Amino acid sequence: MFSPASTAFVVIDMQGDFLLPGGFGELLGNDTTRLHRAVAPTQRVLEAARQHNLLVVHTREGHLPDLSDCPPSKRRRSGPPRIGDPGPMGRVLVRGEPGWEIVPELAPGPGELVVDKPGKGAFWQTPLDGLLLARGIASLVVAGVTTDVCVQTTVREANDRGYECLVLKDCTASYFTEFHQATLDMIVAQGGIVGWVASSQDLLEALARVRVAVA
Ligand code: C5J
Repeated sequence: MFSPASTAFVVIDMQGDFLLPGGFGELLGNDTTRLHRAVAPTQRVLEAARQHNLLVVHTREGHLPDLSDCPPSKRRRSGPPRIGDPGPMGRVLVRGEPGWEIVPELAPGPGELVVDKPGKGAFWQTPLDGLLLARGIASLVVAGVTTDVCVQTTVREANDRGYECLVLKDCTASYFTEFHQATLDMIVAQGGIVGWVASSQDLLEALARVRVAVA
């Protein structure tokens, strides 16, 4: 049971480096249009979350300019180009660079939390768990990219910490269509071993019913 007062909308890594031409994802040979299709539905949910006063959390994957928070193994297996190398959108996955910014359509609003993370999971080496607990959050509605990497890692981390997680299938996306579906299937397998999956439309309708019930 998801109650708006104890639910956060978590938007994972909607950054130029993953979504835009010239970003890290495209430089690695990926088709970024596969990710960009998640932007419009996420925008609609973001608007609804704001209207219903849900806590909104945005995450950004990125590293300090000196790369001291980037394990050598991660950098070694990150390219070419590698994390920290120069690219058309600045240094790849480095905090403060143009490619690291969240895309303008999904820019964080006033009062929304922005969590910077050096890993794939949003709980690793971040204050996220404490921020959620302090606000009485028990459930997460999750959007973002990529489904099979940072979304999946974050949802597994959240599940192990006791959060109920609902992943929005059209607000998440992968460079690999089959990985997107496989990840969603893994999440709901065995009665929801990691969490739940729904469409953004399902969520928007559920939020509209809450408003009717409250009015
Ligand atoms: C990746 C992410 N794919 N945000 N990061 O390296 O999924």
